Amino acid sequence: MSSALDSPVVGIVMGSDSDWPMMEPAAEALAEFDLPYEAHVVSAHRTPRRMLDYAESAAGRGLRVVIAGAGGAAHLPGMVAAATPLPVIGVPRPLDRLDGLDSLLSIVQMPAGVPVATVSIGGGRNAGLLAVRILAAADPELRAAVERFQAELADAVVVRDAALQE
Ligand code: RP5
Repeated sequence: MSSALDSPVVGIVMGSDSDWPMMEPAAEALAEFDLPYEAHVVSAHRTPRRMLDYAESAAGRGLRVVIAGAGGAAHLPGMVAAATPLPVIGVPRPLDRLDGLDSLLSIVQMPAGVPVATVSIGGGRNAGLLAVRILAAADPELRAAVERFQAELADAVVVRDAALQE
């Protein structure tokens, strides 16, 4: 689970490999903007030392944003945020029970001082796109690519509206 490109700038982590179907759209969004990423299973509960090693080494390894997805008692995004200075985007996974509300609340209700930018339940694609925007803030070429993407979104709405009129 990693892009073919060298030197990842975005780290995608998830509590279980079962989270990958939710997280793969994040990877696809990054790939659309030619951003190299890595993807790993790093569980806050099953592999706490591995999680801390990952978070503490992330910035030093060249990562600039971390996307963390988990479900249920979804402590991974918050714990990663506690152990890295990088921006962390949390993705709540809907499990069989509670429809992801448990995951959402576990991720979004962070104490002051330890922010996690939480996207919608199951919002892997938006997590990837948010990482792109964070990186684009200091990269005019990438920002131009985001603006082209936004224009394409708008064009698609106009095309669909035109089709409704036929
Ligand atoms: C969480 O428990 C994982 O992030 C996953 O969303 C959920 C279920 O994990 P598995 O039992 O499928 O490995 O920690």
